[in-house]
Parts: sequence; C-alpha cells; structure tokens
Amino acid sequence: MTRITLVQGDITEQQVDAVVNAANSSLLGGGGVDGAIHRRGGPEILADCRRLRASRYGKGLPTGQAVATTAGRLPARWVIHTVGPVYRPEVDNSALLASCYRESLRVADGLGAETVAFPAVSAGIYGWPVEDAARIALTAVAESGAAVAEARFVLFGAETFEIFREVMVAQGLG
Ligand code: AR6
Repeated sequence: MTRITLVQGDITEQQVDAVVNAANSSLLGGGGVDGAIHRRGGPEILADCRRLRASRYGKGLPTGQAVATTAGRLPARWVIHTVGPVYRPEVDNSALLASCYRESLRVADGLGAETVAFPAVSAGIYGWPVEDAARIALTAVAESGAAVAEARFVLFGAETFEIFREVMVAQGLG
C-alpha cells in the first residue's frame, strides 16, 4: 500500500528517490515545475531527455505516459517525466490525468523507488481546476496498487495545499 502524504513546498528540494515532472511532450523543458527541475537539476537531465527523443520518443512523449531520466543535481535519484492533458472544459480528459499518476508509479516501481514526489500535474499552465485535479490525482494514487512506499504531493502554494488537504479528508484518505 502506498502511503499518501502532502507537503507545501518546492519539489526540487525534496529528498526522495524520484521526483515527477509535469513536462510537455517535447521533453525539452518549459516553465512551471518543468523549468524549476531543469534549472535546479542542471543540464544532465536535458541531455537524457534528448537521448530519449533520439531513441524511443522521436514524436514526443504521449500525454498520460511517463519516462525516467537522471535527476542530475537534484537531491533525488531520478526524474520521472509525465505529460498531463491541457484542461478543456468541453472534453473529459480525466482518464489521461489519472494515467499520468498510474504510469509514473509504474515507472517508479520498475526503478525500485520507494519515495516519489508529485506536483499537481496539469494544475498550472495547463489550466486544470485544482480541486478536480486533486480528486483525480489522489484517487489514481490510492487505487494504483503500486509498491512505492510513499507518494508525496508537493504543493507550491498555501491555497493548493489546502485544497489537496480538504479533498484528501473528503475521500477518507487523510
Ligand atoms: N514545486 C512544486 N510545485 C510547483 C513548482 C515547484 N517548484 N513550480 C510550480 N509548481 P505547471 P502543468 C506547481 O504549470 O500545468 C510547463 O511549461 C504549480 O503551481 O508546472 O502540468 C511544461 O513544460 C501548479 O500547481 O504544470 C508544460 O508545457 C503545478 O505545479 C506545462 O508547463 C503544475 O503547474 C505543463 O503544465
């Protein structure tokens, strides 16, 4: 059973086995968490991403999938890059968002990671309403059946942290 924990903070400072990145399918970096991870982790992460593009992901990493690289200078062993769906009110992409968490945990299990830090995937630049994103994220992790011992949600602001905490309590996980 994976224990779910919540902290308010910066994901690049977490001492965990794996840090999940809310990437885009190019795997070549961007803003938000992605920018912070590449800045703090250094160029080794991008070099690994480029190798993945040259080998397995010439067309980019599809939405809902996940892949691991080195964590460079971050205090973690791996970065697991996943691509969340862009929020569109007229289309229900929640299965793709849930898939990001399931696939990241599957990759983490494959690596033997025991502790994994997650950001609120898609809840920033990709526009997902935080409460809905939290519900999908927490359900997906709680139902994943992963061997990972701890899934730590690292929420950047006080407001996002509070929303995750309320959803966690409402779902009987807190
Ligand atoms: N630590 C933890 N959470 C953070 C940090 C941090 N250092 N920085 C931001 N957040 P976002 P997305 C929060 O935009 O919505 C990039 O350009 C942020 O407040 O990083 O999936 C990619 O390349 C929000 O709650 O990811 C893609 O193009 C959450 O992390 C696109 O953005 C996710 O926000 C992905 O957009």
